Amino acid sequence: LPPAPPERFNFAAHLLTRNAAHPERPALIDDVGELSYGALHERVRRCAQALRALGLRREERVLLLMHDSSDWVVAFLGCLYAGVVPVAVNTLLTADDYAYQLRHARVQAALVSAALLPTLAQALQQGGHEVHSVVVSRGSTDAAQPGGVALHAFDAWLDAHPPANAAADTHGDEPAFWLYSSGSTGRPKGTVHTHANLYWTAELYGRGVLGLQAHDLVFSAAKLFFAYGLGNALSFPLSVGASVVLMAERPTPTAVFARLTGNTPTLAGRRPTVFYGAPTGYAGMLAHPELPERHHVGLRLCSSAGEALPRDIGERWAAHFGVDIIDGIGSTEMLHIYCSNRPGAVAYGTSGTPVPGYELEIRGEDGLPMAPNPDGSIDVGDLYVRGPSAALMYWNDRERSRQTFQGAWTRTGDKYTRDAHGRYIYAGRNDDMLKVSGIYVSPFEVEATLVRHPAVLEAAVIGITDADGLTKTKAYVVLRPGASATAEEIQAHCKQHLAPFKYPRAIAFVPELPKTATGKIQRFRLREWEAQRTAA
Ligand code: 3UK
Repeated sequence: LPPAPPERFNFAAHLLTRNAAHPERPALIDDVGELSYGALHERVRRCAQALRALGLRREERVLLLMHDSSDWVVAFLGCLYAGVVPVAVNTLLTADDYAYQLRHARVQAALVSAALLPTLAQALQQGGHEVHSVVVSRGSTDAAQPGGVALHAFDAWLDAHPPANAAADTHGDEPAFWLYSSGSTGRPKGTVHTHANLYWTAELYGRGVLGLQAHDLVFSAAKLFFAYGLGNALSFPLSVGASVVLMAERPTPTAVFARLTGNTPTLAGRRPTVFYGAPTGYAGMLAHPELPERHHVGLRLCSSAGEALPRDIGERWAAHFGVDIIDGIGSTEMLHIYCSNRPGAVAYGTSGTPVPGYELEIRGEDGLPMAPNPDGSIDVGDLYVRGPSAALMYWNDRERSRQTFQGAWTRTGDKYTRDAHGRYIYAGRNDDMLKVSGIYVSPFEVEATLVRHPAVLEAAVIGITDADGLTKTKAYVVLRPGASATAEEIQAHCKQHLAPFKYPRAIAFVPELPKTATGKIQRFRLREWEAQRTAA
């Protein structure tokens, strides 16, 4: 195993030191240009100084709401370097979601993409927050004028400050950044991670399992605000001196193909060697008419996470490109992947074996580890993980923190079996959460939005399995007597009032929902209907 980081440890300073010997090498290639390791070093330290000049102090929090670009990386590492805590959030949420996060995290400033400024301005208008400054990346600051805050343009703001000459002397276990994780009920949970957690995931998984090296050019369809993307495209590659492709737009097949083939102005023929995505993305690419030929890409390795990778997708991808997809399970709480397949030894349809440095237990209903069967396999139970990258807590939520972070062990919320070869096989979640395109969706949140439509009397949402073996949401809707609405209208309503990725992919109108004598919706009956429908 790699050595433990020193007690005083600043992950941003650690990355800058590690890469100090090759300032000319490209670190980040985004949609508009390229940033060398030397330029990254300077911009991160300017950003730290500029944050201090805004009055930000150690441990204070800053909202990081940006599309993927080199500015995202500079902002994140600049915060860490200054000991300021970035709260990196999903760019696809609503103004209401951001208004909650601003208050819950008590952020003092926000770093935002110009394109997202109007949404942030709406959130700021709701009040109750402590934001005094907003720094705008890539575009005009006059798109919207949030009242009562000082506005700065990112580039000019950096240029106006000299590089900080020393990093904050942080402890390795000190809060470094937050990510939000959704639960089936209640508000999203502010998951607090440390400087050392970034080090451990990069060493144990990025280097240990993926074997990333300085000559790699990596590209992640999963964005930086996801824990998966943050490791994929920031902490892992920068830990080994590799180069990263960053893309602001949505990872459509066409946009991903352009990067994989090096066919963009800033890539100019350079092709990624490592690609990371979620299973739904791989399925979408395989089904796309413009899927590039094997000799048009330069891949040596692909990674998948977010939801279980169906065997067929892995096999079809490997047959087409001659490159395996390494499926592994990770979580926001553990920061990255703790159980994974290995390059050269992939068993499709499984999550592989524990990543060295992590320990797994499958526990029974009595809470104890289940005894293996004579052949070494373990029947289905609750998966627990122990390892050095677990979050400290959910902010201001003792109850849910206690349920999840149980001493050295973290409760994953997943059901798993283990086969006779010691490989772990996903068997569903033990809460109601669904993973759609690798992203959490709460069926209850979708239902609450459906019943706000004037024509909807009641609604129930379940996960259904599509032809690729992937989970999609389906809503069973009962309309009010005399009311009418089309499926498209109801989906549009959801996209308008919810983060758009949460909209139900299918709608079925039914005269009533199956209920218990006490009026509780019987979701298992809906799943039975669905099974019968697919069989027929
Ligand atoms: C599910 C998987 C089967 C599982 C994540 C890699 O997905 C990530 O984090 P989230 O907090 O969700 C965690 C939950 O998603 N899941 C993820 N990967 C797999 N199920 N096979 C998989 N390969 O329910 C897990 O508990 O959004 C993934 C790295 C960092 C991450 N945060």
